[in-house]
Amino acid sequence: MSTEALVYRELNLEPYWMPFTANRAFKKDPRLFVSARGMYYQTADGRQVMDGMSGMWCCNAGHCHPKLVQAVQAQVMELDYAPAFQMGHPRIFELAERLANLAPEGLGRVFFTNSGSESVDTALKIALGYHSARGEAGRTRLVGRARGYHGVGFGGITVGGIGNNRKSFGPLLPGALHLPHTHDLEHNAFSRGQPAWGAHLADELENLIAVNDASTIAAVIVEPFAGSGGVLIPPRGYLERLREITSRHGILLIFDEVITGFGRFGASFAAERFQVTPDLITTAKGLTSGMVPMGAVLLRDEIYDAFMHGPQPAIELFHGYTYSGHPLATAAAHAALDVYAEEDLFARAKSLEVVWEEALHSLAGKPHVIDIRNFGLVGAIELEPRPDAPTARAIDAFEKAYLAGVLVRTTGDTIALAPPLIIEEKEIERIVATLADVLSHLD
Ligand code: PXG
Repeated sequence: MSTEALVYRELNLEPYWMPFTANRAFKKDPRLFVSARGMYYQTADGRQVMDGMSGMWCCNAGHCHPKLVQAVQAQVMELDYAPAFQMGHPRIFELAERLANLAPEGLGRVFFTNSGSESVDTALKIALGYHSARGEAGRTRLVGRARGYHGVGFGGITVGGIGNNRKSFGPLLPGALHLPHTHDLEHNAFSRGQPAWGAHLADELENLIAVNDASTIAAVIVEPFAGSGGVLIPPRGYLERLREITSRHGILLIFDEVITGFGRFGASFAAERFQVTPDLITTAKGLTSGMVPMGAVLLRDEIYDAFMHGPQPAIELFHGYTYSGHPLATAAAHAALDVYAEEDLFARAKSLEVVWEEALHSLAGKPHVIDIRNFGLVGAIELEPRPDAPTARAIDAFEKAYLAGVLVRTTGDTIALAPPLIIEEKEIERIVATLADVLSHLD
């Protein structure tokens, strides 16, 4: 039993069914955080762990930033909750305007949710409703991608492409199609930034259209880079080609920017970094720097306009959440956007990118390493799986890194990294030195 398990031996771990967790293994040897500041978590047994993952890809401004803390504290004393339907509060309108100003040109409307999963299901419903409102109700198919992750709602797992997330949950939404993923170690291993090979994989969309006809397809949704599916960076020209094909066929293009929004790629959105403008963008996570749950869908004005018909007293979109635009989340989001601007964190992420890339690629040649990938402040180290025990080696690396004081994540046999954008160069060195040591001691 670890010290942490001993410290918390009085804690009843059983009633809580933990999400996406090996519950039985965890409860035998728990890992518990009790506080956090800046780049560091404090564990239940008093150790410091450097956050190499921005929590779970969300705490872009670091932890417990005083400006965010104060903003939420002030808000909770002022207005705790305002009904979201047929009512509003001023700060949420201001937030929508700020997001529209950050978004690529033309995406001037914002729908609020509470998570990435809700943002995805909202975007898919808006896409279907848009075509229906324009008299193209036959456009019902949704196109995702193998290894894609779009949260856990039924819409999200339908377009998602990770087998384990789908296989036990029935037939899902009808008619969905999937593009191939872009991961190919034969061509792309140890690419720095965007791989040179693979743009042609977007052409598979033409094949799906040829077989199913564009008049049946509502939208294509992709993450600018596949996060949970293995940290797969888009090949050069790939997103551009998806944009060109979808535009030509009247199909909406949705970028799921739940991870890539708010500085992760050194810009407000990956759309800006790649200079490819989708029709809708889904966000969450970094929107509030992870402090209060909030998500949002940004969309083209024409999509909103297509719904604004019929008698004025009629509701135009039969969709929304009790907590859409919650005042505490709104306050956290305003404060996060202030901090991102005041500390110039998106530009900071961009300027650290080359240091980050160099540091990560110095791990090439370490035992078991079969690929290293990076873009923005995202990194991945793919390990050769143990024979007959896929994922075990990466999980072992995760546990060893945690004990050595660095928090990473794993997906399959890939170690994922996405530190807060406030990270210092010496902290990058420490992450890499820790991983070098962990890899050298891995079976
Ligand atoms: N879309 C994308 C692209 C995501 O990455 C979601 C939707 C769902 O967001 P919510 O807020 O409903 O969880 C996500 C979430 C990981 C990891 O380490 C990734 C996510 C969440 C937790 C862990 O791979 N992505």
